[in-house]
Amino acid sequence: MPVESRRLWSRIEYLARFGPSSGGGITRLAYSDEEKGATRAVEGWMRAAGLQVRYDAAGNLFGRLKGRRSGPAVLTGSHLDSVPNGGNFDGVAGVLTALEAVESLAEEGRLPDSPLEVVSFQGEEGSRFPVGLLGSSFLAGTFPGEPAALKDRAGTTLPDALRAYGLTGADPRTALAGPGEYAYFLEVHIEQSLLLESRGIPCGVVTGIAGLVQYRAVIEGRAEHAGACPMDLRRDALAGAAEMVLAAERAAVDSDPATRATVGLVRTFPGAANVIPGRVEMTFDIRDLDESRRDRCASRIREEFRALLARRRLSGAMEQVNISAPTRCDEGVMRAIEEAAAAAGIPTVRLPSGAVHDGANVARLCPIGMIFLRSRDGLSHNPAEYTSPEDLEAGALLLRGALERLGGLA
Ligand code: HGY
Ligand code: MN
Ligand code: MN
Repeated sequence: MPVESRRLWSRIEYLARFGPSSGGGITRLAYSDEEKGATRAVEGWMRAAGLQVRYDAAGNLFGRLKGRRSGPAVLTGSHLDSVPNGGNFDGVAGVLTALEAVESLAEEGRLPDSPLEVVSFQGEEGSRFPVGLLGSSFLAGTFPGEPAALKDRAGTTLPDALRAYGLTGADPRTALAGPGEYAYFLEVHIEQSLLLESRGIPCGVVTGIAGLVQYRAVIEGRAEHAGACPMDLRRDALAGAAEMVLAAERAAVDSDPATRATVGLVRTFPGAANVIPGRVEMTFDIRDLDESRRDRCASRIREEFRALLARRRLSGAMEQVNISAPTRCDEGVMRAIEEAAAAAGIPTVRLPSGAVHDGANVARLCPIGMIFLRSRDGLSHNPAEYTSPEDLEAGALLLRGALERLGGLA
């Protein structure tokens, strides 16, 4: 077979040992020891495959198969970091199918015209630092603000995390790709939703990636005695936050099926059963494939937040911490994937991505494309996340076929 399905699956299983968490899932945060273990394993497989291996100043790992010509490379890959107690396929499927597709070409001694480069991006999930798509933002030059201003919950700055990871401490913005360094970027990723499974189709050709805007909000009330304080005198920050969770949900439901709004994190202070919460920290994540619809939903939520504070005699603020524009995939790349699918006899369907991906950044450098793999029960960011060995093999085959077409091998 043109790709080694057993090798691919054994590597998926091997990487699961890095970051097993108590909830039965995977916790492999950006620049953590768990993520480093997985990245070092992939580095070893890249070296064994004869690829030229390097890390950039942001900790992104690259493995390059030289082409007959130098010049713009075709980049393919994804990420190895996870959300807390996440699954074992989000990101991992993309890194390992990319390695499998390139390694199988190298084993056949077939040199493409253009170099093919496998990448594992750092910090795709904003689970440790408040900004996601970190590694690809440094490659594409889209990182907002100063790296030293970015801190995780323990107060570790991004530069300190880079040094602890074993990097030289060079400014991660020096990871910026040179002009014309890449011709295309392709990412294989699990669909993380139900469309492919509902159609009985193993692979999807992604048409575009939703844009997101994320806020961190603080609501200040007054901590008081849970028994002594009458209901009409309270300034309960958590009751206010609860109203905002439902207001965000309503704003998205009233907008469009493609509009999504989520409050993923709520922290209450002081967090004792007999104290009325005086302070709440919470996040808002608002997305849509259409930028103006996303922004209309976000402004309605900000409006409801202001009205809520006044209504409940609370104070507070909502700060934007992350934004990415909706991104189109390239028609030529989609066609290359579909030709590869037709040649391999693998059915595909075109579909959008509600999740964001590193391609939203890399699209600043070159045309992008994505291949989705079927997710069982549409689950992701959940320990039960699963994609079958057969679907992973199909994804690696499609990717290999698309790389052959785009890299001048077909
Ligand atoms: O948030 C996302 O869509 C991705 O999982 N980072
Ligand atoms: Mn994810
Ligand atoms: Mn992902």
